[in-house]
Amino acid sequence: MKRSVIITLTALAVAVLGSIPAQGAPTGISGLAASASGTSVTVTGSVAFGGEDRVEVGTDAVNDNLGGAQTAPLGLDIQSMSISQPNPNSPVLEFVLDLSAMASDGVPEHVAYNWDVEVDGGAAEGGSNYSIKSWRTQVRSTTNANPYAAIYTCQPQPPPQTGYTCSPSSTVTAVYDGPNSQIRLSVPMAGIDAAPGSTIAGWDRIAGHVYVGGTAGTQTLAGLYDEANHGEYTVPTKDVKVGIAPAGGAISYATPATLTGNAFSGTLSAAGPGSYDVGARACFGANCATATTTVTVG
Ligand SMILES: [Ca+2]
Ligand SMILES: [Ca+2]
Repeated sequence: MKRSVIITLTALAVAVLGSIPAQGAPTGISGLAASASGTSVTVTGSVAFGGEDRVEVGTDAVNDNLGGAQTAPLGLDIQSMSISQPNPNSPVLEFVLDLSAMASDGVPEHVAYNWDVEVDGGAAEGGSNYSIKSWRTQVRSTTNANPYAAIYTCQPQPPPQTGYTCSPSSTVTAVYDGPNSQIRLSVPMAGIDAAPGSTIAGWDRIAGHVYVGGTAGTQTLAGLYDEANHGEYTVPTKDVKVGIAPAGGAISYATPATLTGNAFSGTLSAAGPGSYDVGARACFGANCATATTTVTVG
């Protein structure tokens, strides 16, 4: 492949990566109110949580796949991985694999994408291990449409054996997006035993945490084309904290508020009579909003 073509492909991939919009609306706080009773200050309001943007958990070298730049357009070259919960009211995580290119929406049948994760520390720490796999096509599947994607639950083998046995436990929705060089997997949190606050880390099982290989629709790895490792992701929680400061001072949002549906309520303590700034900070992952008001004590 000519160098100019490689440069063009790389530039295209970077341009597409840079154009992916943020997911979901920003978090917002409305109706913030504060009232004092003695030096006790009650803060109330309503919050609309926005979705979590993609959290990049790892990157990988460009053209380090088998065949380098010549085979990368087939979708064999991993660039980065991200995980997020796009909808705060839907317990579904989006696993995104960014490839340097994926002409024609990927290679059918032969090429498998494997994403091995350990949730809440994996079996060694009382958590769980999963392998999330997808193929652009899998003709032997009768359980969902192409592309085919499934969660495999992996259990430690009984002693004296070592290793894990993985078996398919549920199917997931996959999108093979050639124009954006992306594979997106919509993984129900229940399918990997994850909950708000759970940690999801890459798991060393066969190769890198994420690997592209040839499998012809089976679990047997017949060729390793690219692999990559990634760091830990924490499933977001809906969190509201409140704080108080003398008028004009900096508010520290350290006191947890009680959240009931979209309504929150928190109790603060003022140092004594006077004018105070009072605020609330609401976050879903890194999607945060703050609002402030004033209250007179005494
Ligand atoms: Ca790569
Ligand atoms: Ca690699």
